[in-house]
Amino acid sequence: METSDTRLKALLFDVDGTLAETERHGHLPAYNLAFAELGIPWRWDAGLYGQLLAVTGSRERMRHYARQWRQPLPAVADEDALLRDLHRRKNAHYAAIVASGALPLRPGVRRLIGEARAAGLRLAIVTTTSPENVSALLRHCLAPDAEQWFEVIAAGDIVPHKKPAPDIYHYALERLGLAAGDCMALEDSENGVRACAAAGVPVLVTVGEYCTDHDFSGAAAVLDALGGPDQPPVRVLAGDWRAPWVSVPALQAWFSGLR
Ligand code: XBP
Ligand code: MG
Repeated sequence: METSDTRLKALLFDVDGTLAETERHGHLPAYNLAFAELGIPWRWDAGLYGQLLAVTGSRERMRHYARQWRQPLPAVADEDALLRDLHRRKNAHYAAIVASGALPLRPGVRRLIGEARAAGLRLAIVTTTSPENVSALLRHCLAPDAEQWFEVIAAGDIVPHKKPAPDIYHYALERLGLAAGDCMALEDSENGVRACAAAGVPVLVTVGEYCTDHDFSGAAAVLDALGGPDQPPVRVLAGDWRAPWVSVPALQAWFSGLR
């Protein structure tokens, strides 16, 4: 049903790379601690991990590494059970790293979420990462009750296919009861943009540290950051974004012009 109301109704936030740069200093060391714990002779460095991030989802990523990089896991009766155990251990170490305060929110994230709440915009999390990783990051980096700020937390295995498939965005839109064109997604990576494009959700990119060479075709705009009154003006890498930082009024005006 075509809605006549063209106002922006909801912001859909990706997590890893968008809310915070969680990969290099969060998930990566957590993986290596989990590998060591179970005696798996894998040690991923930052360069290799940047390549492995093309595969979303930890179990998918580890299975990809074992097969495509010819680094077989130990022969066990149930490989899936071993991968689940590694994933659980990795997430426990990740939660400890998050709780230590080692992963600050990206500049402007706290401000934009606060502005969006004050403006009555509806908020959702739409991520490939596990729900427990979302909880840890929101509680420790945003606010103890921050999970309640998001009407929908669409995360991880809740859908059969992870980004770049659109499933997780379809799930979030269905739970919100909104059309794709009523919302704006915030993403950091090519996989995220591809998921949005497939779901028809307009997407604003703040490029993640691992994503500077990604193809963001289909994004409404590509910026280096959200910026803010206390930050340098945002760098516009693609799209017709004019404001010095991403504020709710600037988003709403720009969004209306996209229609
Ligand atoms: C990023 C991912 C996730 C994380 C690790 O998700 O692809 O796999 O790297 O989290 P997004 P898990 O950018 O969509 O937030 O271990 O839970 O997979
Ligand atoms: Mg991301």
